[in-house]
Amino acid sequence: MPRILPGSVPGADIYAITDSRLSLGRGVGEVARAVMSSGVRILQYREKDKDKGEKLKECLLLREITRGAGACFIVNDDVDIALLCGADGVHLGQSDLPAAEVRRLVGPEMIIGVSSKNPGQAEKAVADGADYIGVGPIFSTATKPEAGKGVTLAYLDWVIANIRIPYVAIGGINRSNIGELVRHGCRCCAMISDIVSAPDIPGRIEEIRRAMR
Ligand code: TZP
Ligand code: MG
Repeated sequence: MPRILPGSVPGADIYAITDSRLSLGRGVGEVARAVMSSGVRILQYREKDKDKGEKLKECLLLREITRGAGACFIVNDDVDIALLCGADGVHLGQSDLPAAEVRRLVGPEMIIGVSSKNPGQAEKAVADGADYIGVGPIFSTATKPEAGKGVTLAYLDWVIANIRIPYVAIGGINRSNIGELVRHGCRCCAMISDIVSAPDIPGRIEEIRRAMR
């Protein structure tokens, strides 16, 4: 599998994330196939209410689907599940295991992403050997209310100007506001609700892409 990082190739401009609570009753496999059919090349598995056994089963399925599509597959939070399913990467929040320690577990090849909401966190992620950073929440979002108020586009501007590893903007991004991020120079945007809550996911991704042009 080629190593696909946010913004690195066509199709890595959108970083899709699962959330079966918001997926209109569809399973993660159905959602993942729809996302892949639209040419999106990064998919993250993020399921907050499931036990580890179910998460592993679903990740094995998504690994198969993303491999078939030549897409990068990232697991949120769970390093053990990422390793067991053969994911390309793992995404860590500020209260997950530290990236520097996770690197010792997963080796040099696995992609490590780290969430950041300020310059200090971004610089630490780089020093710890992260391959990319998450930037956000740009806007506050009902999908993750505990993330609090948005960091605004000012922090995204700072990342674009100062951070030399790939980044992905996240939080409250949708087809109505994504054009603004692109105008700020943003090369990759992550979305949960605007993608997985769409009745017609390929149609929605087409709308998002139109808004990015
Ligand atoms: N981290 C910061 S905001 C967020 C995460 C996981 C949720 C983003 O969801 P949505 O629906 O795209 O706003
Ligand atoms: Mg986490």
